[in-house]
Amino acid sequence: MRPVTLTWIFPFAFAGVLLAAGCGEDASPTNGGTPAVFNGVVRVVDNQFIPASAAIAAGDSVTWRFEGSASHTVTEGTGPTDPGPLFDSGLRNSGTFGYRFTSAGTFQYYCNPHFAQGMRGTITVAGP
Ligand SMILES: [Cu+2]
Repeated sequence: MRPVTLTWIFPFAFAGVLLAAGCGEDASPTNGGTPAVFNGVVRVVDNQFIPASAAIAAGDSVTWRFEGSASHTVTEGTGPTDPGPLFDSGLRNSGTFGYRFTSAGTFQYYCNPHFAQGMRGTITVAGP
């Protein structure tokens, strides 16, 4: 009886280890081929973007989650004198803002009120 019991227990114990290992990170494989474990969400805190640079694939979306107590923007471009045409969240201090990147390239963005404090980010989009 004992060997039978052990062969039943082992597969379940092994599955438990796999499940525990999978719970540790919430990285999703939606950014295939890129080096980081970026999960598609950039945290907007006082006064920085985390991560400040991230890599995705064309067709992927990025969600910015506003977690700071101050209001911030997610504005495409290199700075307030050179805003881009693609996206601008407007001032927010809660909720999320999303944008889907359809073409390859390096896209810089910044926070309008905190650009001078270095609140800037970059999304690098790999082509198909
Ligand atoms: Cu800001």
